[in-house]
Amino acid sequence: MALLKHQICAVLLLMEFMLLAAAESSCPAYAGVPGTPGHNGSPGRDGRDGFPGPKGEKGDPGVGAQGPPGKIGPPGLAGPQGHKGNPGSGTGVQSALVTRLQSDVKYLTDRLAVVEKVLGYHMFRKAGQKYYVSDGLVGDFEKAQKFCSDAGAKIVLPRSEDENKVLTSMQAALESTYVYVGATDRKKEGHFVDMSDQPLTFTNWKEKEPNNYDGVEDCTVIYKDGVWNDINCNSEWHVVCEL
Ligand code: FUC
Ligand code: CA
Repeated sequence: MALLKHQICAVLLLMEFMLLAAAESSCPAYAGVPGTPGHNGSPGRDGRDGFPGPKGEKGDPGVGAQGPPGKIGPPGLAGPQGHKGNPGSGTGVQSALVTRLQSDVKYLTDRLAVVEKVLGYHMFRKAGQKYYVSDGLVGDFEKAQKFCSDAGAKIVLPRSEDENKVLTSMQAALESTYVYVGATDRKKEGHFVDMSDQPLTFTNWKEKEPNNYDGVEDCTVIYKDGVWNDINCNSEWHVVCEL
C-alpha cells in the first residue's frame, strides 16, 4: 500500500514537472493580476536606551526643621480703664455678662467712630487715648475754635510732656512757626485756663513767658521746639484739634 502511494506521488511530481517545462517553452508570457497587498507586520522590538542627557540645574535649598519657639515678649501697654465688676452674688451671672458685653460694644463703637473721624483729616497723630488732627488750616484764635468745635473737637491742649512732644512733632510736619494751644487768660490777666475755664495742669512756657507783650496777648501758641508763648488772639497760626 505504501509502495503504491509512493508511486502515485512520483507520477504526479513528474507530470507537474512536464507541465511546467511545456508552459515555459511554448506558452506566451502573461503577467498575472497583482495580488492584494499584505497586512502590516507586527511592531518591531524596542530599541536600545539613548545616551544620557546633560546635567540638570542645581535645586532650591531645602527647608530646615522649625526651631524652638522664641522667648515671651515684654508686656503690652496698659489698656483703658476696666469695667465695673460683676455683682457679688452667684445669681444673675448671665445678665451681668450681657451688661458687660453691651458696655464693651458701646466702648468699641465709640472708639471706632472717633478713629473714622480722625481718618478724614490730612494729618493726625495719636497722643495716648487722644488724637491730634489737622487739615493745615491757618487762622486766628476764633477761627481755630470754630473749626475744632464744628468737628466735635477742641483746640489742642497738651496735658503732659508726652502729649507736648506729639504736638511738637506735628508742628514740624506742618512746617509752621506757631500752632494755637487751647489756653487763654482773657477772663483774668495772667490766669491761664483751658477752654472749659479750668486751670492748666501742665504748662511748658518759654523762659520769660507769658509776658503779655504790648498788653494784648491773651492766647497761647506752641513754638517749634515745644515751648509755649502767649500771643495776640488776632494773629493767625496753624490750627490743630484734639479728639
Ligand atoms: C516776644 C513774645 C511775644 C511776641 C514778641 C515779638 O516778646 O513774648 O509774644 O512774639 O516776642
Ligand atoms: Ca508772649
